[in-house]
Amino acid sequence: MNNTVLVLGAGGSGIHASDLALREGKSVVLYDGNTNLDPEEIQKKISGPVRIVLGELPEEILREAEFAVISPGIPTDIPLVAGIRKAGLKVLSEIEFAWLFERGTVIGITGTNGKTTTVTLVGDIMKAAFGEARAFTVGNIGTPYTEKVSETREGSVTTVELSSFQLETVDTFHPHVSAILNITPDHLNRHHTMEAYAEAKERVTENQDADDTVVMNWEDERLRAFGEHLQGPKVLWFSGLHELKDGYYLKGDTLYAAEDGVNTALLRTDEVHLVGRCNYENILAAIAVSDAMNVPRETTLQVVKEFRAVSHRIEFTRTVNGVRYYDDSKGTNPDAAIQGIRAMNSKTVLIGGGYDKGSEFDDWIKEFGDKVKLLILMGTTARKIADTAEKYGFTNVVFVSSMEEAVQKAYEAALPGENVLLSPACASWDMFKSYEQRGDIFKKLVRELPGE
Ligand code: UMA
Repeated sequence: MNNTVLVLGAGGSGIHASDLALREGKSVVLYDGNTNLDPEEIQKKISGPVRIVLGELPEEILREAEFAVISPGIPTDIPLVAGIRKAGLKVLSEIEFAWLFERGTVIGITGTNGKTTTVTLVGDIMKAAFGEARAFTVGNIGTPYTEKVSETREGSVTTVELSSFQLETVDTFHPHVSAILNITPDHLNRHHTMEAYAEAKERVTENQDADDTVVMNWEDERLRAFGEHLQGPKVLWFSGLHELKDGYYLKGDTLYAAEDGVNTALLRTDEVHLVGRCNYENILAAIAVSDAMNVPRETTLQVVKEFRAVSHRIEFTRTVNGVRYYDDSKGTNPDAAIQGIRAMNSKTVLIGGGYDKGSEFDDWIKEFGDKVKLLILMGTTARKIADTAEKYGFTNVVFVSSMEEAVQKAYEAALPGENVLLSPACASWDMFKSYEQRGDIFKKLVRELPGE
């Protein structure tokens, strides 16, 4: 039996998948398509020797390897992956590979928007309920699952944030509780169709059975239909818009849980630090997940009341000369960016544009109304966004080629009482390493602006 694991991608997922494979007594070939990487630098990050291959993957490696572990950033429909599969090797996502070594209970959370807030909140609740040392928060949120899985044990709880990229190549991954927060168009350049994207997300429930639970958004028509036909797990619904007979919902300024027609008031919205309907939905989902994990309600609600917004998600940065600046760099698709605009309560200079994921910007622009007074655009999508804006009669647009220029233009245009919002509706990968880096650069520039 071959004892070599072929790891694809030398980012965080690939580094930790290699480490895990080594710990399990395997040999590792770590491949990356980028020939500019420095093999020595990669090797330094791994606890034992691995064979590093950059650029082309020699055929003989396919004969040596037992299976391949793929990083989420590598598309599964490229010739490289087809070749690996043709050679008879299974291609496992980094999540699936980690799962093979899981010893505790797993919560899997996916959705287009709200994942990071919900996962962070659920992770905090699990820490309060099960203890810091027995609760892990991993996945798309930033810490690869393979980095932590060896620390799991009976009685531990791992909350995994799952992107569609990661779910595409799961096989036996089996969360005890899962959540699908919403499904709106995103990453269509990678998944090609909305159908394929939604199916990837729905795979989080694939191995769940009658002992398990899935938490889903009642307002999402596609999920409602999916839930009605789902065999296996118990479904818990939440809604930010309608009172539910059975489920978790927002009505007026109160969050409720209803079970068999009995309604229990959980919290008032002024008792939490998060704002906006999308955030109340995230809280409802987190409470439903915690109930499914049998966490005492008192513990759950205490953590919810203390929880603060995550970085780069409509994060207030600074007031300069009466203008409020917000970093919503995590608004990486039109739907998420719509929430950013909705959260502004006066005229706003909006900074947008970035990497082209094949999104359409119509709905985002329709949300501008009288609120957005100037749109500052950068990145690959700038032209497409400007053309779409023009279609809707919005022509107050300027093009910039850097974040420095964007912040400067916004500084010049915004008047006291107005807002500047970085909420690009696009990924960052054409100009930045990540949305975090994009947001950090924005915040640094804002902090350096002259004025009080
Ligand atoms: N690479 C190739 N061939 C390719 C494409 C990439 O060899 O065709 C190589 C690159 O040269 C690079 C490596 O693959 O060296 C990078 O792999 P990766 O992009 O999977 O990066 P990781 O560092 O492993 O980060 C991934 C997630 N990245 C993506 O899904 C793009 C991180 O999500 C996640 O936090 C991390 O695993 C840990 O689980 C980031 C993200 O942007 C935050 N996610 C998207 C989103 O939230 O919208 C899905």
